[in-house]
Order: sequence, then structure tokens, then C-alpha cells
Amino acid sequence: MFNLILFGPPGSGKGTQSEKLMARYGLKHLSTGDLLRHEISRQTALGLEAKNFMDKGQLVPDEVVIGMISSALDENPQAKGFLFDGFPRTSAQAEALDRLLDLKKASIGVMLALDVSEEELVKRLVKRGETSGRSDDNNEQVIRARIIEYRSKTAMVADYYQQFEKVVMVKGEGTIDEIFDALCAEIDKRI
Ligand code: B4P
Repeated sequence: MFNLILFGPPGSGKGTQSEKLMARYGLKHLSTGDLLRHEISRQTALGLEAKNFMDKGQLVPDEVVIGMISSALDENPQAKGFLFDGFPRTSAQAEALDRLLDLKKASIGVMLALDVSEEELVKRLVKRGETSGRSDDNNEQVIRARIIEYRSKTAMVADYYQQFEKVVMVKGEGTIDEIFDALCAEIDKRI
């Protein structure tokens, strides 16, 4: 089982690249952002709670997202590997993920971290906000709040995996295909 984390700030292209990686490698894509938006669209209690945080650009509480990932892992016993997109986003989530994978006698193979400048991130998300209908994309103040949240709570997750020498930085600016090729080159060395 090969498990991969695609890491990076909001708008760094995690969702975009995950679609392509999943198609090439047959990994099961688990995006906590997508799972949360699905809960919101169904107006579940979990979705309504999450929306309060997401609309302000804040992270959703750890226990909510860890519970979601735990269920998703259990629901996919046949998966040949998982592509984690947007998870883990805190040290507590990273530790929980290790424990959950440990129970399945699995681990993270590599964390690929997309590196993109702040101005480029804001530019991409403002542009996406023009068409996405996502309430967390349509206001530059909320976009900047998400980037601050990333710097203060999420960036350190890379340090957690760095202690096991599992982090590879990949330039996240350029064409989508150039970035995809760079990600594939790193995966192919390990798979
Ligand atoms: P996510 O759904 O994870 O979304 P994201 O970080 O905004 O986007 P991503 O990096 O996937 O960007 P994309 O490829 O779409 O999170 C949303 C919210 O959910 C969070 O703020 C948080 O509140 C909550 N949440 C999610 N997971 C959580 C967790 N684990 N714990 C707590 N809370 C959690 O790319 C963005 C745009 O750039 C797109 O429009 C794309 O077309 C464009 N783009 C991509 N690559 C490009 C390139 N190379 N050049 C130009 N444009 C490009």
C-alpha cells in the first residue's frame, strides 16, 4: 500500500493535482475539503458546524476531520493506497493519521509539498472565487485569513514528517502539466 500526502497552502493546487495523480496511480483520493463541502451541501449537523469555521477562513476542529478520515479509511478496505489532500493540517491530525494507518499496518510513503508565493495564492483563489460559488473564496480578507491559518497551524506539519525524512518540496508555480510531471517524478522514485 502506497500512501501519499499532497501538502501546501490554500490555492497551491492540491485539488487540481490530486485529480491527475489519482487517475495515473489509482490511489483513493481523500480530500477533507471535499468531504466537508459534501456535508455542507447535505446540510448535516457536521456540515453546519464546519461551515461556521470555513466561512471565516478558519480550520475545522481536529476531532471533526479526524473522525471523517477514520470513517473514510474504514470504508475503503480494498484501496491500493490513499492520496491525502488537505489532510493532515495540524500536528494533532498528523499524529492521529499515523495511528490510524498503523492499525492497518500501513504508513505514509512521502509528503509532496507544493511551494507557491503568497501573491500567486491570493491571485488564484480570487480568480476561482469568481466562478466556484465557494463562500471561502469570494472575499480577499477570508482568503488571507486562510493563509495566516496555514502559516500558524499547518506549515509545521511538514516538520513532523521531516523528522522521518518524508518531505519533498516541489515548485508549485508553472503550468499544471509541468507541476504534475515534477510530482510524478518524485512518486516514481518511491513506488
Ligand atoms: P481545501 O478544500 O483543502 O481547499 P484549498 O486549500 O483552498 O485548495 P487547493 O490547494 O486544493 O487548491 P486548488 O487545487 O483548488 O480547504 C478548504 C477549507 O476546508 C479550509 O480553509 C478549512 O476551513 C477546511 N478544511 C479542509 N481540510 C481541513 C483539515 N484537515 N482540518 C481543518 N480544516 C480543514 O487550486 C486553487 C486554484 O488555483 C484553482 O482555481 C486552480 O484552477 C488554480 N490553479 C491550480 N494550479 C494552478 C497553476 N499551476 N497555475 C495557475 N493556477 C492554478
